[in-house]
Amino acid sequence: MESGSQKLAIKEALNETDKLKKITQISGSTYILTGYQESNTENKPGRRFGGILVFKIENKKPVLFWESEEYVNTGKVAGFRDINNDGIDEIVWDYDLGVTGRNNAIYIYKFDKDKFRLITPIEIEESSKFSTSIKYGRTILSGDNDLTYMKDIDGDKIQEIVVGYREGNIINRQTYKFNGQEYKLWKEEKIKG
Ligand SMILES: [Ca+2]
Ligand SMILES: [Ca+2]
Repeated sequence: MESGSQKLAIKEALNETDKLKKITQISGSTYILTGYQESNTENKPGRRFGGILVFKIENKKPVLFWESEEYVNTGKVAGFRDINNDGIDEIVWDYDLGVTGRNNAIYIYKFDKDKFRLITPIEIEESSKFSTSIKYGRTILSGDNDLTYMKDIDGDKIQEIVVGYREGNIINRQTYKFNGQEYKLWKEEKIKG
């Protein structure tokens, strides 16, 4: 990544030009969220790898604090949001996979002492289309755009995650609930659509 574009991303985050929240305070420290993407057109046309970067302000300067490891791109940009109403923001990454048709996917990361920790379930995928095989984590919280979202369903001020996709005239719907540590499957339904 170019340092120039990184500087620009930090400047944008500080100015809050985006409607997503890009800056937060945790235990008196300031954290700034940005992202990047890398095109890998040589190996796989159109597929992009990217990630989330969090900088911490130390002595008035941004210092790289944490970087995501999962397979994410920048179809949509991550933002800070307090998903469990405890006053500490989580990172919510809600993006558009595009190519698969099941095209909304969600990752959530929770602040954990010296890093952000993934609290939504992933599966490990291996890509053999590269000359050296690459393993990466991909969220299983992926479904049709209009059926996949975050919502507080039971009114306890903690966001549930709904993942839905159509199969013929049936809607498969899974609801995930935060158990204090991570999101786990709570309800699984088949609905005539
Ligand atoms: Ca929180
Ligand atoms: Ca809830």
